[in-house]
Amino acid sequence: MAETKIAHRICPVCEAGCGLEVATRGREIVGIRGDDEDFFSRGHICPKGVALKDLDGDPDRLRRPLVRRGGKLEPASWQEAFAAIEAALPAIRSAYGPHAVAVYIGNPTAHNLGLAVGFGALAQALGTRNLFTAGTIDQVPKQFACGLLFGDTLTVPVPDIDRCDYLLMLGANPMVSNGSLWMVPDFKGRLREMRARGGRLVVVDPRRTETAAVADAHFFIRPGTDAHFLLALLHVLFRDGLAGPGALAAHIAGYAEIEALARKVPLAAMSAQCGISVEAIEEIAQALATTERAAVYGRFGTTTQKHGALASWLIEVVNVVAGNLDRPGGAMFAKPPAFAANTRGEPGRGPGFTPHRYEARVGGHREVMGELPLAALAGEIEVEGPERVRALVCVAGNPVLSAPNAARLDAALGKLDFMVAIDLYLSETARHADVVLPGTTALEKCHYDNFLSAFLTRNAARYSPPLFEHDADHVSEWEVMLQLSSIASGAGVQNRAGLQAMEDGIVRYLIDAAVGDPHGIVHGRSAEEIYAKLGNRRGVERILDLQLRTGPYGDGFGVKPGGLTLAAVEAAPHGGLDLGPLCPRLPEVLRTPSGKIELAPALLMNEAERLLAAPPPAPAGMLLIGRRQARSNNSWMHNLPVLAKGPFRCTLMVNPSDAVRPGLEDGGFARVRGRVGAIEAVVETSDTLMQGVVSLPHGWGHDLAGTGLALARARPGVNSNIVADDAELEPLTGTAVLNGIPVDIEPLPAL
Ligand SMILES: Nc1nc2c(c(=O)[nH]1)N[C@H]1C(S)=C(S)[C@@H](COP(=O)(O)OP(=O)(O)OC[C@H]3O[C@@H](n4cnc5c(=O)[nH]c(N)nc54)[C@H](O)[C@@H]3O)O[C@H]1N2
Ligand SMILES: Nc1nc2c(c(=O)[nH]1)N[C@H]1C(S)=C(S)[C@@H](COP(=O)(O)OP(=O)(O)OC[C@H]3O[C@@H](n4cnc5c(=O)[nH]c(N)nc54)[C@H](O)[C@@H]3O)O[C@H]1N2
Ligand code: SF4
Ligand SMILES: [Mo]
Repeated sequence: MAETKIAHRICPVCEAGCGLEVATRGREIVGIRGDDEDFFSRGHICPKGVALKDLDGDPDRLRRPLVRRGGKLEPASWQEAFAAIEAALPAIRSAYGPHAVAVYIGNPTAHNLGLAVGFGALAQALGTRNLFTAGTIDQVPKQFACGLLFGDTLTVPVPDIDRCDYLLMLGANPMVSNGSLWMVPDFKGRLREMRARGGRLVVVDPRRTETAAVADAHFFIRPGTDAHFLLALLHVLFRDGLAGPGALAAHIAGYAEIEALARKVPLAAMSAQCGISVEAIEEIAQALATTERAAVYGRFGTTTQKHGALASWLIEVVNVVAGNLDRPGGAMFAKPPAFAANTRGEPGRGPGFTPHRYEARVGGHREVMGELPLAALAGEIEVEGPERVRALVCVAGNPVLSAPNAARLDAALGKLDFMVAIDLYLSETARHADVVLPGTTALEKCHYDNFLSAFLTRNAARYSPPLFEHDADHVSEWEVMLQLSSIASGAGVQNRAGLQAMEDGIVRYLIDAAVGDPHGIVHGRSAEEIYAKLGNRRGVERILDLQLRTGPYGDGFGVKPGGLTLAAVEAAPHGGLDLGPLCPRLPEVLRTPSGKIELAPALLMNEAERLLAAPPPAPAGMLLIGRRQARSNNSWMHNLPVLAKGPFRCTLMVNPSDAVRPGLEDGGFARVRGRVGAIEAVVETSDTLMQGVVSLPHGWGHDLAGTGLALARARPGVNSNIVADDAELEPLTGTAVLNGIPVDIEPLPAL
């Protein structure tokens, strides 16, 4: 019998990036627990981390490609799968042009180095305008606001929770989600420490969440009105002489415009609209301005709503005006060791962020960060025209469950001429594909949080090599992306040597960029020398090594002895190197053309003026919001035994006082009807919800024909996105309004 071994590695499932201790015996996983010695996560783990064992062993997980033959998806070799793609994709591109092929990039890509880096190559090879990601069903409004403010869409401040004494949290539930656009493992422990030193957490949320339950105060807010609340806060900051950006003042453009806007905000009207009293707003403003170390943080509930960009912007404006940006204990910027635009090029200045550079063919949707709103995809497939989308490459995404007006998108995908999915499962979305390429599991690939390191709550370089080799004939996700790029660009299917040459080309391109950066650590050096010094490492890890070594802590290939290299990170025990607490980064972090924080961008100022001029909304019916759950991960971990057990969770939560009115009862059934669709759900009464608000978790609805998820199918739940409206979008980014959806609730007779 093989001996039991212990490995330490980073959990790739969510943004917390917990250190795991994995016990293995040969190829078998014996158990997974939190790694107490990990400086970053300090032993924290959640049920999803434990479930990686079930994921590894899941009999439903795809191990071989599937190819559609005679209408049926059948197991095939990798060669056959790539040949099937080669037979279809280039022909569609040459007949109808590059925009006829769309790409969708799902959430797990952000936690997957091979897919994330490979995606750049694929997007370039395809040259399509029809690029969609999970961003427009999630965080794009926050990136949009930060892009305009700071000049780069990954320059997003996070609360410095380890030193903060007053944290105002809007629309986030890190006790369950473990944080988002904020790498904050062990939120619970960090909060405990904050409160032990006298710090306070105040939560603003239409539901008294698991986070609200451990906070010092919780205020219900009417869904979609965070911008009203934040404008009111700003008003009080100026009215009461609490405004004062302090040392930041030298780095701000547009402060006078913000003051003028804030002073004319009608406080009582804003308070009435958001449902938070004037006294509470005054108290919060006072605390934010007078607590030495304070911050405001907003997340999913503030981005996927009607005024998501406005709310995201105003959160940072409040941080600036109250003097809390870029100081210890406030809202701070991480300094990522690799891949970050705000550590490259001229410090403190850059080209800035320009949204709305082009439009979709259908519906007037506008580009943001090189992508179009996911809500536009169905129309691009449905509406006839020479550039109609006829093919889709879906990378680690499940939009049939995760996108608004899900039934429409599901039907539209059925009209494609050709579709490729890269997934671990035959999912609700992958079932539409003609070719499904299986990814490797979490433990068969390396891990490095490349984008997410922009949101570190403590600077760190953390890396895990693969724990298990994948099967010899399995193609890694990095190679899959290269192969698809080659096919898309018309160069055909490559053998290993061909893929290696493509990888070399990317590495050489990146080296040229590094030696060409006049502000970079290897400026002016010979590209050949750098290439040689990268040594024999191959795969996406070679690119990571290059990025680390030319990054802000890098060894610069000999310039800074003892500087960062991938080998050094790899050698560190417990998965990585602690690079210390967050440090002030203004003004060098900025990449705006002016070299200032652009506090009052015209797009957002106009939006604020529109909000102030709009009449108060007519009293709405019920508003639907979402609800994350500890044993779910968006739409895809419901097939794992350790997570699937326990009480049925896909319930419609209703406040008891609302339940009385329409005749609803606990355990009964109700129909939830929105403008675009209706679903039937089990009712759970709960006084944790604000009156007039109902809540349903997302990512359920596993009863569609043709999937390969036996366990999930046994308790399918319902897909809340069938009622999410794909025409009701945040105006500046096209982000779906997934919180605050107007619905009618109607009781149904028991089944
Ligand atoms: N109503 C409502 N809708 C929502 C949300 C909500 O709160 N409410 N949340 C939104 C948010 S925040 C997000 S991020 C999106 C997510 O939306 P998506 O990204 O579209 O969907 P996921 O559920 O993350 O599905 C990911 C897919 O990738 C596969 N996968 C997992 N790991 C890997 C891997 O390592 N390799 C490969 N190749 N495939 C993998 C899974 O099997 C699954 O099919 O949903 C959004 N939709
Ligand atoms: N267990 C688990 N963890 C996850 C995920 C998961 O599916 N399951 N998904 C991961 C992903 S992809 C993401 S993006 C993150 C998201 O992580 P978070 O940003 O923490 O998001 P949620 O947990 O959805 O919390 C959003 C909160 O906003 C509230 N809300 C709804 N509408 C409004 C509003 O109008 N105003 C305000 N102020 N609040 C509102 C909701 O009640 C909810 O409590 O979680 C990640 N972590
Ligand atoms: S919170 Fe859970 S899913 Fe997220 S990284 Fe930690 S163990 Fe993994
Ligand atoms: Mo997300």
